[in-house]
Amino acid sequence: MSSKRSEIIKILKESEGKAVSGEELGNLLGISRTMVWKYIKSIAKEGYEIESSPKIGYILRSVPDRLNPDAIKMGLRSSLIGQKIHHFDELTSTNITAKELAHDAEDGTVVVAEIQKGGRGRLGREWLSPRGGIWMSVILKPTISLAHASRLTLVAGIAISKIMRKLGLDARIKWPNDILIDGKKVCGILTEVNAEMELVDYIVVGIGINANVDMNEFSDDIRDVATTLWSELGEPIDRISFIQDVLFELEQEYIRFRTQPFSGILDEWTSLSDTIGRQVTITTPSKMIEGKAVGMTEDGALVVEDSDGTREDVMAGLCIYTKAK
Ligand code: BTX
Repeated sequence: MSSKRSEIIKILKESEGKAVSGEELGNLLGISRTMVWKYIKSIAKEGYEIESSPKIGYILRSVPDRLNPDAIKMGLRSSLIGQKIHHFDELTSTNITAKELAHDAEDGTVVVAEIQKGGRGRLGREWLSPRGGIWMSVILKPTISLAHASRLTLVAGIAISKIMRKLGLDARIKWPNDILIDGKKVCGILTEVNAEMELVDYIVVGIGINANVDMNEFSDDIRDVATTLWSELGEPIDRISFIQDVLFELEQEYIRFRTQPFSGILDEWTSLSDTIGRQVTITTPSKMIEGKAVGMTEDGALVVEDSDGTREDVMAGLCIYTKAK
C-alpha cells in the first residue's frame, strides 16, 4: 500500500470518529481533493468502512480484521524483525513461501497469511489454520552453526509465551515447540533450517497461534487438545497489536541470543517450561525413552532421567506426559 494511503488511514484513525474534510487531508498530504477521493476509494476496497459526505468529509467507522502490513508497521516497536512484511489472504503454508523468499530476503522478514490450506507441523503433521489465527513465518539470518539452529525454537517459545503471560494467561512451553494454556495447545512453532557446510544460511521460524479462531472450526479430536486466545480470554484479541508485541519481544530475545551467553535463555526457558519435572515418554524414529524430564542442554536437548538415574539427552521426538507434575 502506498504511503499516502497509510497516512490517510493514520489521520482518520487519530481523529477518532470525527470527520476530516477532503480539503484538510489534501493540504496535509500535499495532494488534490480528487486524489484524496481516489485514495479513499481504494482504502474502502480493502475493507475499511469510511463514511463520506461532501459537506463534512470522511469518518473512519471500522477497520478490517486483516493483518494488513501497513497497520502492523504503524506502531511497530522492533527495528529489524517485521520491517518487511509479506501478507497473503491465503497460502498453502507461510513456511513454504518464506523458504521461497528467504534467499533474497533481509534478516527479520515476515510472511503472514489469514488462512493456510496446507499448514504443517513437525514430521509432516497437519496444522489447522482457519481464519482468525496468526499464521506467520519469520526469516532469520544469524551467523551460527547448524548445531545451534534449534535454539531459535526456544527463543521464539520464550517470546510468545511472555506476550501471552502479559495478557494474564498462564502460558507454558511444552518441549520442544508447543505453547500450552492449562495443558491445551494454543501455539505451535516449526523451525526449518537451510545450511551450507554446517553454517546456517537462513532459518524460518514458523509460528501458528490460535488467536481469534472459532473452536467450532476444529474437529473433535483437535478441540480436545487445543485452545484459542479468544476462548481463554473470553473475547477476541486485537491481532495487530498482538503481532506487534510478539515481533518486538522476538527481536529482544533474538538480540539476547546473538549477544549474550545462551545460559540466560536456557534459564528463562526452564522457568517457563511445562515439561521439566514431568514424567515423560518420548518417541523418536529409532526408540522410545521413558523417564523424568530434568533439564535442558545448551543444544536444546531435553535431559531425561530413567528410574535407574541414567540420563539421556533427547534432541527431538514426540513428547507425551505420562503423569501429572
Ligand atoms: P506439531 O507437529 O507439534 O503439532 C501438530 C499436531 O497438533 C497435529 O497433529 C494436531 O494433533 C495438532 N494440531 C493441528 N492443528 C492445530 C491447531 N491449530 N491448534 C492446536 N493443535 C493443532 C506444531 O507441530 C508446529 C505448528 C507450526 C504451525 C505454523 S503456522 C505458520 C507456519 N506455517 C506452517 O505451515 N507451519 C507453521
